[in-house]
Formats: sequence, structure tokens, C-alpha cells
Amino acid sequence: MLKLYYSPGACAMASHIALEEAGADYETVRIDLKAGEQKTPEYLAINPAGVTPALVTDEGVLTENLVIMGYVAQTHPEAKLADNGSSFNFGRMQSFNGFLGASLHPAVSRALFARPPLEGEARAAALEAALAKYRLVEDALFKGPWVMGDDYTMADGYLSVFTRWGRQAGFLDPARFPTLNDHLDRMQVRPAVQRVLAAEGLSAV
Ligand SMILES: N[C@@H](CCC(=O)N[C@@H](CS)C(=O)NCC(=O)O)C(=O)O
Repeated sequence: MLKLYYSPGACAMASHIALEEAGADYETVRIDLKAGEQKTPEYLAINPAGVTPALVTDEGVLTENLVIMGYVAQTHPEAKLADNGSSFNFGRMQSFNGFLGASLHPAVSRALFARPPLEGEARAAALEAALAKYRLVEDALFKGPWVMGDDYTMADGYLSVFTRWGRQAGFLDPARFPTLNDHLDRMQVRPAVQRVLAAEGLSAV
């Protein structure tokens, strides 16, 4: 059976949502990031990078949300998590997911989770950089009503994690980011997302 190593509310929630949306047969192992469990020898043997998520499969371990979600989508085609009608449209979805993973995620993490926390001008600059990434999604990348257009895909679960962080931090004003806020509201009423929130011990925000 698949085994997802995750940390509540962290980016692994994207993989967790994909597994739940797919109706996959899986179990979870909680990793407490604050307690440093991601750096224990036991966990480093699973993911040497010392971050969550990691997905243990019968064939070995997969890391990186983008990869885990793609694996879940491919192994559960009936869920249509990456069914975008053509190889080119699949590529467009992966362009979006790549932007989240390589650009938006690091920028938002720096603004919110830098240790020690940023202060003064450095903090303001990090916040501005993160908001510029959200702005790109809000104004240009998001097709609507779902990220890639008419159909829900794994990109929706991935985006929702970062919108959740931004809303929790109070920097996604609904008047300035109506699309992102509306999307998160619609994500949070999806049964699969509600099951993930409950499993991670979280509430909608
Ligand atoms: N690009 C990776 C990022 C993974 C990542 O940075 N995970 C964070 C939580 S959102 C983590 O485990 N951080 C723990 C640490 O850096 O010690 C992915 O998408 O899987």
C-alpha cells in the first residue's frame, strides 16, 4: 500500500489531496517539522533531502509534490487528475505546477517561514516578491473556473495549499485577489479536501 509522509498544513497537503481525490488506497505517517523529525536518520533514509512529502510505493520512494501528484494521476486515470485532453495541455498544466514548485513556493516560504524570521526591509522585500507570484497566478495563469479551465486537475489541489498559507498570513486581500480567494473557498468544500483537513487535524481557513 502507498504510504505518504506528510506534515500537517505543509506543502505535502497537495500530494495528500491528490491521493484523496484519486480514491487511492494509502496510509499516512505524520512528520513533525517543528520537532525536527524530517532530519532523523530514519526519515533521511526515506528522503535524504529531509523534507516532506515522500511517497513510499511498492517500487520505491517518490519525492517532490509535482512528481507524487503526477504518479497518483497516472496510476489512477479514472480520477482524471491530469486528463487535459492532449499532451500539450498536459504540458501546460505541468508548466503551472512547475511555476508553483520552483517559483511561488520558495518565494512564499521565504516571506513566511524564514528562520530566523526576516525583519524590516528584508521582510518587506520578501513579501513583495511573494505577492508578485500570487499576482501572476491571479491575473495571468489561472484559467477558471479551475486552474486549467473547465476541469479540476491536480494543479487545483497544489495551488490551494499556497492560497491557504497566504490567507492564513493575512496577505491575500479578497478585494485584490478575488480569483485565488474564490478558488480556495470552492476547494475547501470539496469532500476530498475536507477529508484531508480532518485527517491532518486542520480546519478550513
Ligand atoms: N519542492 C519540494 C519542497 C518540499 C519542502 O520544502 N517541504 C517543506 C514543508 S512545505 C519541509 O518539509 N521543510 C522542512 C525543512 O526544510 O526542514 C516539494 O514540493 O515536495
